[in-house]
Amino acid sequence: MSIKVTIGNKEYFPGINQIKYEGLDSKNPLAFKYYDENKIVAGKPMKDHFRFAIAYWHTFCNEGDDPFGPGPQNLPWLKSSDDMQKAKDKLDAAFEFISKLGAPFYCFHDVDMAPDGDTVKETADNLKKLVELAAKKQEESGVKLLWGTANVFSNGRYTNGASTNPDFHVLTCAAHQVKGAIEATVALGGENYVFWGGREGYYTLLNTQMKREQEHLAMFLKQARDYGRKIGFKGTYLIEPKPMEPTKHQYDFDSATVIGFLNKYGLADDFKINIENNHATLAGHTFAHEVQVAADAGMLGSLDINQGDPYNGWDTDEFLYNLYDAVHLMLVLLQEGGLNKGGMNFDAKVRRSSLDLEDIFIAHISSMDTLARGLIIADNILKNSDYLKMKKERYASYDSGDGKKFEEGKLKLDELAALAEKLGEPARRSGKQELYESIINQYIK
Ligand code: XLS
Ligand code: NI
Ligand code: NI
Repeated sequence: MSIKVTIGNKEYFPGINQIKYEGLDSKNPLAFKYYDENKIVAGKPMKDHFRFAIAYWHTFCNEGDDPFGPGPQNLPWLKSSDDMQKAKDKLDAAFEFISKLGAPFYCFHDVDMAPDGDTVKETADNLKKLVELAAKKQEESGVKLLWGTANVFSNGRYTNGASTNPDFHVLTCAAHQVKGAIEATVALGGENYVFWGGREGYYTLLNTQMKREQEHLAMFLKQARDYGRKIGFKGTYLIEPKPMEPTKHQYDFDSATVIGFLNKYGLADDFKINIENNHATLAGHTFAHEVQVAADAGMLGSLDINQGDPYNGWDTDEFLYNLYDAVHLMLVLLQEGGLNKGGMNFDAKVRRSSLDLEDIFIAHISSMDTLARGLIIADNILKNSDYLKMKKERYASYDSGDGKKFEEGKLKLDELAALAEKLGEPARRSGKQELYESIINQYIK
């Protein structure tokens, strides 16, 4: 393991040591059955396909609260009545968990790591203190920062948006937070910086100048980009699309919408997309679709790994255990050359009734195994089945002759029309969807 177990003043997960790969015959819930980090699959170690990251907010800040009551999970690192001490205990617990799991990365919002002060300045100073401590933890454990971000959606001041707020004063507060979070990301060597437009959208057009709000969003992103570059941030900026939650009309609806926005406002060189499975399904898309759209635009940045509940319409952020989703995702990733500097961040929470501390380990292990299994299956499909050949042959009429000329722009519309007369009625060709589906199932074993 390249990650070293790091325990703070108190051990929060006693009895759990570093999680090991034990293979398929193991019945140990605290062991990997498929994720064997150094095993070479499709030309590189498994861990490099995934670059797994732990989400600070769900795993260390959230005790399972829902609209009907406070969280019952009783996390032992959230006990201190002193906010700064609580943040330090949380940091200890976070690095103990991440290093015992052997995950190479983590992700955080400013407010996950440090408590609010009485003023924006005090809040920023709190974050600076915690970032110094986090830097030491990173060094001790070898765990790195996949991305940092600012939470400019929870505080009540952002009710009508952050950078799209109709009140300029609110926008300046968002700027203060984003500046601090970019500085923190740079100080911690973060490889990416994320913008999820939590409340960037609107509820009713009756009170909204939509064009103006979107121009403000673009201008804000430009200023954030330039500030980051000025202070030495060399990584990728990521926009995370999500439709219809929390606002009725979210501006960053899905990958295609974000790509259009980035191109329109000249941000395409610095920004890519962070795609989350549950956000894709809320937008009426599959995860694989969203990833393919981003990859086709050269804007595949990173992934938030989770899954939704197929029977309701909000963001349940469950741990991904759906093997189909994993296989379909890995098929796209393998064909598109992988995630590069992105990774797979577990933006997921255990269910409210999962009350044992070991459940957090089990949840992550289960998802890591699901994805590892998806990788092995997808690699097998691509190497050994007729899948790729079938897909290629479907488009073979464009590989040579007039089809190729068309692709090269060498046939005008009237020339194409003349060909129709010459060639006559085309033969009907089956899309073979059921055959494709049965091949995928045949290899899921
Ligand atoms: C919420 C988002 C959020 C982002 C980071 O739905 O997924 O957690 O990933 O702000
Ligand atoms: Ni997310
Ligand atoms: Ni989500």
